[in-house]
Amino acid sequence: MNQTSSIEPRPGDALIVVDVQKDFLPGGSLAVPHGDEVVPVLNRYMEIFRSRGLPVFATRDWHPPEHCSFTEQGGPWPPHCVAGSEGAAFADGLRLPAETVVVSKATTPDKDAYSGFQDTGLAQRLREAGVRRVFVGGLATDYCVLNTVRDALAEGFEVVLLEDAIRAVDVQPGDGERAVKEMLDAGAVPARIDAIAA
Ligand code: VGL
Ligand code: ZN
Repeated sequence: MNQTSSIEPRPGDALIVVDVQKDFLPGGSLAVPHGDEVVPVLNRYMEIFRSRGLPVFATRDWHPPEHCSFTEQGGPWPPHCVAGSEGAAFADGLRLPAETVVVSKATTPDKDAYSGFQDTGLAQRLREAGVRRVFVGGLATDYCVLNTVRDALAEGFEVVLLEDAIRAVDVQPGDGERAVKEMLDAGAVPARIDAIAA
């Protein structure tokens, strides 16, 4: 079996779209460079999963107004993704299927969470849906994608990393590349749209 057929989405697979929210796109309060470029690619992945009846999960950063990760509270980031705000909304143009399961994370003032698995029950929900392998894309490569992939692997899921549907913050140059290397070294399998939608 060649690699293409082995990564073809099939029953037992789910797509996880990580934090594709307005504040992480150009013009947003914590803009990820070229973050908007993941939107059309993720739309294609979502269409493939939807057309095959496979589940789509969408995580979102969903902070209270005085979240500990914000600079005013001594954290590392400008205020972003305040629950219910315009900036916390999913990106315009992101065509989430109607059945998308939305997973909110980092919702309490005193705790940050970069992983979609942290305090969300996501692993349980995936197992209940019969999922064994997750395809992961979104923002940002070096924070929420990295930590979501780490936890998915730790929870025993196989992971396909959607290399053409991720972008990095790159606080330090190379952070994104190092994150990709870590995810692949940890067992994630890379894929691009051409390999899946032949
Ligand atoms: C994220 C920084 C702060 C992310 C969330 O979604 O990658 N990055 N909060
Ligand atoms: Zn955040």
